[in-house]
Amino acid sequence: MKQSQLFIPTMKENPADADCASHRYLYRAGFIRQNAAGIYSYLPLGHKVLQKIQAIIREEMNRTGAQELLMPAIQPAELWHETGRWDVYGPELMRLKDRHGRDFALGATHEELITSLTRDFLNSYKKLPMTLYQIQAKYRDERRPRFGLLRGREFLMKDAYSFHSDEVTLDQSYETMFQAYKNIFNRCGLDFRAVIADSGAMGGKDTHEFMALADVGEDTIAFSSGSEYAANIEMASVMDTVSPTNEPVQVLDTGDYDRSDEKEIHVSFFTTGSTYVAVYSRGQDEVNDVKVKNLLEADVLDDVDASELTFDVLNPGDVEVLADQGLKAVVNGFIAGTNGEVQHYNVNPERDLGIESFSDVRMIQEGDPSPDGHGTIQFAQGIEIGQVFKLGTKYSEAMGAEFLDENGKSKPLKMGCYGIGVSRTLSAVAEQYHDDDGLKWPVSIAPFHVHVIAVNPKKMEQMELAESIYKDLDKQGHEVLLDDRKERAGVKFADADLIGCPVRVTVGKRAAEGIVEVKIRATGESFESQASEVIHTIAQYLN
Ligand code: 9G3
Repeated sequence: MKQSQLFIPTMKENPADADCASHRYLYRAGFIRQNAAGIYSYLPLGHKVLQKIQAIIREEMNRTGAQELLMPAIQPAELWHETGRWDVYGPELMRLKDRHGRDFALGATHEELITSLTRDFLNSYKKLPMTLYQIQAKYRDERRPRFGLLRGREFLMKDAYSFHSDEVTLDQSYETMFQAYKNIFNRCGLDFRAVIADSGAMGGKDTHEFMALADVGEDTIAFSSGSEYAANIEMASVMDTVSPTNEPVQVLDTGDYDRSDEKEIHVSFFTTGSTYVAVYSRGQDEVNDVKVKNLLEADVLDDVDASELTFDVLNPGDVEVLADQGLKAVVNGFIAGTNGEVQHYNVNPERDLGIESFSDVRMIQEGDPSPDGHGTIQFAQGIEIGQVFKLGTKYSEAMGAEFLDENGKSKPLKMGCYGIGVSRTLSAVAEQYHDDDGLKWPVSIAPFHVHVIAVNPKKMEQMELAESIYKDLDKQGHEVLLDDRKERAGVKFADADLIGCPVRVTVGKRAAEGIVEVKIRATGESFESQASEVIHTIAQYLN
């Protein structure tokens, strides 16, 4: 393709509202343009990369036996009423009325749609399991769209849904998708972790999120330096490494006592809406409220200020008491009141606080041993680019999606759902593959493989040699961008670095001698080569 005829509006300066590297460079290199907050156009270069990511996703999805279909982005409100979600979601769910005044939602996700589409057909165990997927625009009216494509209000998602008669095939589909996701993100060149996550409002139990490591990522993940263990920070289990101490146990509230940090017993209060909860933890540890909520199997868990309730640690009454396993190391501890004065001392949790058992309710910390026993925990920021859920029967029950089992008994379908943020993946790659000069695309999804630059197109020998290299590379099946613009050399080189094709061939002063310069964008390495050999050299590098 000749660059002089392409729509690639590169820019020298950073757009004012670009708030992260990928946003800056995708904009400046002419891959995207914003049409409204969180709403973007993918210009030809951005579209090429998006297409290559989709092709990788389709290959891996089809290999799992999943069937592609395409559902509407506009969804009748009736479906969302069936599951009650019309009223669960607020302004984030974009809604509109048609000319007859009927309510519709712009699809934020498609559980309702796919279940309504399949419930009449998937009525027998003989037809199960079945997995369907689409790649489609999604709409979520984020309060604060930012970071370019990373948090948009219209974005491209691959969403897949699997239907099962039993947990066994649901588990199999989950594993199959898990592996397919690893293949997809590896082929896109991403440095990612599959982290144990909290299923949150989605119901169901197992869920993993795929996180691309990047400082701009909004999620904090805890991962092991010595194994594949990785978890969302609020889900990371803490290894119980407490060994009992042989310190003599003092009598409660008598004698002298030690007010050091490791002797402090901290009390935090929560409410599940129906009961108050007191959580004991060591002073230096942070209570992980997601773990408390999951342990209590509560739907909601809110903080409660200590002053709101009269609570006597020695007589908890009907307040639910939880204690973090770290307290097993505390002997003769002390409990301080809200204004810092010591309320009780020489406290021994099991003897004095009515604690029958200890739980894992604290936030993991960097340096903790990995809960799988291999390596130690490190933190990193991650961009959520994919998630896999075991949904269970939450949607099939709400929507009467039932099948007859082998005994003729009617049962609700079990479901799984699996999402990939396609436009987010593009941005995540840009976050991981750039330098101060611009983007550095992996070969697998680069908009073009080779960028050939005729430094001075007015010079016949340069233009002709550039054209012949372009043609030879094209004949070899490589995708080549030929910069034939009548621009200064500096502008061309700067644009080539911005756009970030893996290989650049510069045809300049030494064209008459048949000598060109090759530059590898990923490493910055550049060398001169005979034009006659450059095709072979490039073919070797690209393959
Ligand atoms: C909504 C709005 C926002 C939402 C949802 C619904 C997130 C919603 C969770 C999912 C779960 C999976 C299928 C593909 C993989 C993810 N944000 N979720 O359901 F109405 Cl406004 O989307 N869905």
